[in-house]
This record gives sequence, C-alpha cells and structure tokens, in this order.
Amino acid sequence: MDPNIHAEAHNGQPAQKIRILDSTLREGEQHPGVSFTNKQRIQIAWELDSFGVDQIEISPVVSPDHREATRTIIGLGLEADIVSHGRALRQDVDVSIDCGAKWCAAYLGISEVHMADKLRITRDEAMERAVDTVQYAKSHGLKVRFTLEDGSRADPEFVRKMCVAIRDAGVDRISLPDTVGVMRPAGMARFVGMVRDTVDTPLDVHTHNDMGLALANSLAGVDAGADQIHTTIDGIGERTGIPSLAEAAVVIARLYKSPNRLKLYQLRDLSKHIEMYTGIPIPESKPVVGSSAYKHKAGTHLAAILRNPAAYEPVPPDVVGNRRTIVFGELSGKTGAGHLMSILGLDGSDQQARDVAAGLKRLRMGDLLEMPLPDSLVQRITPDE
Ligand code: HCA
Ligand code: CU
Repeated sequence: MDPNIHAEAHNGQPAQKIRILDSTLREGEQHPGVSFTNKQRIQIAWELDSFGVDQIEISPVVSPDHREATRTIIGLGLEADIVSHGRALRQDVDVSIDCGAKWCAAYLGISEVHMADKLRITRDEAMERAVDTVQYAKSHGLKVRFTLEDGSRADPEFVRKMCVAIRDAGVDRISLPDTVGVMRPAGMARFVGMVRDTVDTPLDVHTHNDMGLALANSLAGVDAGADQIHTTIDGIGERTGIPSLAEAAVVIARLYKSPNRLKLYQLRDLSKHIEMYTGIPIPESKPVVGSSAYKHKAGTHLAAILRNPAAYEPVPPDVVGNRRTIVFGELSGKTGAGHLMSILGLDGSDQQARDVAAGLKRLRMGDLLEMPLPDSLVQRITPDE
C-alpha cells in the first residue's frame, strides 16, 4: 500500500503545503532545565530560518533578556515570520509592539478549569478579553494569532463561539492546542474539523506529548484542515514537550510530500546544537536524529543492508544528516561475519564466515563492535526512489 495516503487524497493534485512553526525559543525554553543565552537564541533563530521553517516563536514577556533577544531576532530580517508570544492582554501586545514585531500570538485558557481556577474569569469575560486583544493588536497593524489554550478540553460550543468572535475581530490565525496531551488522533481530527467547519481562518495545531501522541495528533489536525504544526528541536517543551522538528519535518516531506524547502540534511546538526546548549543528551533511540536511528544489528538485517539499505531504512541517513552504522556481535550471522572478515582483509570462505558467526554467538559477549557503512561499501545500491 502506498503510505502516502495524504497525496492520494488529493487525487493526483500536488500535495498541499504543511507549514511549520518552530517554538524552540518559547515552548522549548519551558522544558525543565533549559535556558538559552541570548547568543544561543539568535544562533537558533538563524539556524531554524536557514533550515526553512515558516514561523519562529519567541516570548519577549518572559524577561528583559527575552525582550532583547526578540528585538534582535526581529532585526535580523529573516525569511521566517517571527511570532511574538504573550498572554491575551494589551500589556503583552504592547511588549510585542515595542520589540518591532509584525506577528504576535496571544493565548487565553478557555476550558472550565482554566477560566474558573487559573484565570478566575467568566466565559463572557474570556470572550471580551479575546476580542479586545485581537482588536487591539490589529489596530496597531500587527498580524495576530489567537491561541485557545486548553481548547481540546473546552466546551465545543464555546470554542465555536470564540472562533467566530475572534474571526469577526480580524484574527489572522487560530491555534488549536491540546495543552495537556489528552487527545486521541480521531478526537483531534473532530476538534479541528469542527473549527474548520465554523470559520475559514487558517489554523495551527499545537499538541503535547504527555501520552506520546503529539505528532500523531498534529497530523490528525492537519488531515482535518489545519495547515501549520508547532514543533521544537528534539521536541523539548513544558513537561514532555511537543512534536520534534526532525520527526515532523521528515513526515511532512516524505510521507505527505508537502512542498516545503526544508534542508533536511541539517536536522542532526540542529539537534546536536540543542544538545550542546541544553546539556540534555539526545536519547540514542530518538527517531531521525538519534545515534541508533541508522544502526543495523540482526543478521538478517545486516545481510539485507549490505546489499540494499532501503530494505531497512525508510529514509537514507545522509538525507537527514545522520550516519549508517552496523553492529557486530552475537546476532551478526554469516553475512555480517563475512563482511567483518573482508574489512579485516581476510578472504574468508563461506564456511569460515559461518564459523566466525558461530564463534561470535558462543562468546556470549553481546555487541562487540560498531562501524560505519558508507554507501561506497554497499554491494549493490538501488537508487532512492
Ligand atoms: C503555554 C500554552 C501553550 C500555548 C500554545 C500556543 C499550550 O504554555 O503558554 O500558543 O499555540 O500548550 O496551550 O503552549
Ligand atoms: Cu504548549
């Protein structure tokens, strides 16, 4: 079956573009233990822009330092929009204006628990605050995104009313977040579809990874009509974070065939830089950028990879800046052992390779050795389709 069902759904039409807003500088800094210096913030913004994301989010209201960084990053004149994030309050919009922002984002909790217990406001007050913030930002010439925080747990009727009210106030985008990561993909699709059927404002989805469903939920939101997803490098963010830029970028490029201009080969470096800045190691099993993402171990896998890596690689490693590695040890099998012998200059027979494989198993020492397998050592390379 063609995994590219999104493109199929377009009946041969070119796939639609799925935009990426990267929030490493806003949501990412909400990850426990993460705090960037201004130099690092500027470097990250520059790298994200070079990589090709559509929008970069940063919050100037957090500290004077952040305000300075926001001002400087806006001044760089990057291709990506710089979205200045704050609460749905005139004073936060003023901070964005003061930084020279062209885009601002305002968020307001609209679930019962957020309105009653966090904000201590009524529905009418929430509605008033939302409309006032949008009108205020628009009257100052800003493009404005409004975030219905905790919208996935809010009363659907109230969500629709809110969307109509902010649409009428001139909002440019609406962000639909699953703030505490409790949606299933089907539920997220219904949530986004309901808003899609109510207003024609462009929609963002922002999904949290509390149960590991963040990327699946964002994609369900895209399938239901949102055109922009939120990511951070390595998925860092409040608690367990949001979708990782690397995973989202590869999915939209390779599975959705979205016509972005993403330099996927920069993904591993982006991730490495964040690892260096945060001091938080990238888990080796992390999709796309982890060191194990392109390691091959079992004998049957090695045998296939040595002839054609496409057998076990959905995307070639160089496409995302990663590296293919083979692991030798007790699982290697005859072909793996034969390859190892040939690398060592041993012109082993079939029987000798079998004996070495059997010896590796008898040793019971697990994995003994890892080594890169560049394309030049692959025996038959089928060009990437
Ligand atoms: C927050 C909440 C937020 C906002 C998302 C958005 C969420 O931490 O301020 O503005 O799109 O998860 O609801 O991150
Ligand atoms: Cu969030």
